[in-house]
Amino acid sequence: MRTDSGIAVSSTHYIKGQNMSKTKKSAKNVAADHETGAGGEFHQIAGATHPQLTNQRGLVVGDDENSLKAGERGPVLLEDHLLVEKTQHFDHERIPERIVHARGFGAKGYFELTHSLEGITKARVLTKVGVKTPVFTRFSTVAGNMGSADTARDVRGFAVKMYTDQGNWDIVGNNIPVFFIQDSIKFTDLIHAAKQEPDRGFPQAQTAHDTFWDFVSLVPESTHMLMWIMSDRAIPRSFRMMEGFGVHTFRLVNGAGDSTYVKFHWRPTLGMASIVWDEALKISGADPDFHRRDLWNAINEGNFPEWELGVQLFDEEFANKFEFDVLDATKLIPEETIPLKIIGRLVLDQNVDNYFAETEQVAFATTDVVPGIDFTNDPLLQGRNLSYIDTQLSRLGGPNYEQIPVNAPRCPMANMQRDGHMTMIPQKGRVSYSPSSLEADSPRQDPKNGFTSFRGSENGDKLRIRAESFGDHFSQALMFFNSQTEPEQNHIISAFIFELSKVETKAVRTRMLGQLVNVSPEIAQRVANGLGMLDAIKAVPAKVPVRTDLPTSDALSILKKAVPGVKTKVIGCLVEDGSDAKTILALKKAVTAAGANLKIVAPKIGGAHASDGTTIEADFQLAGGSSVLFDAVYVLLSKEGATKLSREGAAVAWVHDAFVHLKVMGASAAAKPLLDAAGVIKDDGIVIGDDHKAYLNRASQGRIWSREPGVCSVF
Ligand code: HDE
Repeated sequence: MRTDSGIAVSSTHYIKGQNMSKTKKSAKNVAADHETGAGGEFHQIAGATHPQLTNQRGLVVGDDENSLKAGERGPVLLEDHLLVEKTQHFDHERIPERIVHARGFGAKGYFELTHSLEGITKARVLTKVGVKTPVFTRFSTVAGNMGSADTARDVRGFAVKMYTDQGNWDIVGNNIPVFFIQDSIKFTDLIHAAKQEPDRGFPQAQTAHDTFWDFVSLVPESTHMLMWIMSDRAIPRSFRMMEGFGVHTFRLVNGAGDSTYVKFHWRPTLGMASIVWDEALKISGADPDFHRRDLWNAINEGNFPEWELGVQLFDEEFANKFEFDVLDATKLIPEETIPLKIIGRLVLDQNVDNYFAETEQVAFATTDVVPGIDFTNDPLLQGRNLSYIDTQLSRLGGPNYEQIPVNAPRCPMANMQRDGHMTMIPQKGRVSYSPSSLEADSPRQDPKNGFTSFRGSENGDKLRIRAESFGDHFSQALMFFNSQTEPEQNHIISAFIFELSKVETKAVRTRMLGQLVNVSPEIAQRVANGLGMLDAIKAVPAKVPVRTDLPTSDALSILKKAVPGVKTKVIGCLVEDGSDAKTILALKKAVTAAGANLKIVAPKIGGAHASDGTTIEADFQLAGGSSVLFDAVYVLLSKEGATKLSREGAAVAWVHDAFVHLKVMGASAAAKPLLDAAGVIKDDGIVIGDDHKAYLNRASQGRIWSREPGVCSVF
């Protein structure tokens, strides 16, 4: 802003004489109540105080509607620097998307330590109880391109950047605690196999194609992870309802240099929840932004998602006696073996201001650690330590990407690095080298407080080799499967059937069945049955046979860990002209009191005329508000309304989908014609009448799993 004296005080211009605080207030959420400017070329929002539009250099723009021409209908002049700048900026608006995790969504918040790890680590973020460390978190899918759908079957990235007072610490994790491969040299192959096939450029955002299954069926170490991505963990209901894991074993190091192994876990306070596969497919069309919209809305509504940070701590002695190698990222340590110690909480309470500036430009790296946190020899982690910074150099265009506000540390930063593309911080002084003697205030190393690597002693022959201790590929895959509830196991089988049915090459399907035999002949049999390939089962030889004696772990099941309740869930209510006004009001009151959201779906977006002549405002028009978008549904119709809608395909599909997606359904008694047309069969998840308490009680227990065998094939 230029003051009347002409002194620049900020880069934003305000229309002279208008008050800045008023501008801020009135610019927020003003109804689009336009006053048209002279000639209709531009709009002013009534009552708002608009800042002046400027170009990138701060020049106030007089006309943003017309380019500069020679004559009224003449050619556009090259002299039009405003047009040139605007177009050039637009031409360069995109940067390469991430090679993996391209589709992501971020939010800001804080991490608060509730239990100190004093004595175990010297990291202040893990020892100073009560300190709130600012964070940026980005959730993502892995395989899909930036414009793909949120509900693709995939691992979700769960990356947390903590701006600690000792530098940035990133936990670049996933929502699944294990990974496909053990050695980073196979990462390129894994991702090439999973992403769109290079000759045709499709299919994207899915593993259901030949190259993926060709690769994994030849790489048995991926089997444990396959169980997880075929499970409902790969189709979460919300980012807010999924766990996160650091995956690798890391080290915590105390002031004396002693190390303790650690695995990091994020646990959502809302509990975990997933959608069902047919829903996932349909949500991809109904709302490809399902997960990002959910997070954005929750934060805007003040329902701040929260996770506990849990750690599994163990020493060398445990690592030596544990039945799997703690450096092998395809294995987990059951929580029953080493329980989680809860040490803090992550709260996301702020949406981004600008998607590109923050979510797109945020750069995570496994090497972003602080004193007291260190690496192990996990060969996957070691490879990641190279890859993250390397990828940012091409993605963000040069070595100064750490100066972008979302990446910059919030603690003092001073070093001898200078110059390069897009240098934004003018580091002062003559001295940009070390050692030096010219300046008393040039930065110096600090051996006492600075980062020092854990003094591990390493020696051995130089070998390209996979440790024998990494050799068991099937035992934990079976443990995972056996730890699931029956519906969860059924979903894993159905997911294998779905994915392998999309594989065109029969030999690949056959080989995968052979690998599954190594986990369990019964699993292979069930998948083969669903594929209609029972004759094709032929075991692929396993180097290390499966162990069937591992105890099951309840912590691996979503349903065994589910937290009952409808808080922040969304209930869709279908209405039509004639719906009972009092019932709608009572339902709304009950749903809101339970902490859930009621969304009204009507055949017309203008709403419906209730029984008492009032208008029921609609949130969705029927075709755009399909029932897959809701956690539970209510069909609130008069007899006439239900009869009319029973001839309406979208309404029948709305009710039918809710039923086969195992949702709890409430309905007015008069809605029967529509329920009948949609094939709804009464069970304990169908609550007829006005008992909203009973309805919400049932909804808070989640889906009606007992309905499933009646509405889809279970193999
Ligand atoms: Fe990543 N990974 N990764 N990864 N990864 C990237 O970095 C890589 C792995 C994970 O929201 C890339 O900035 C290698 C495991 C997340 O911005 C890239 C290997 C886990 C994100 C990269 C792995 C992850 C990434 C692409 C095997 C779970 C998104 C863009 C050695 C613990 C972060 C980027 C965000 C992103 C490399 C394996 C999690 C190319 C080489 C295992 C959450 O650097």
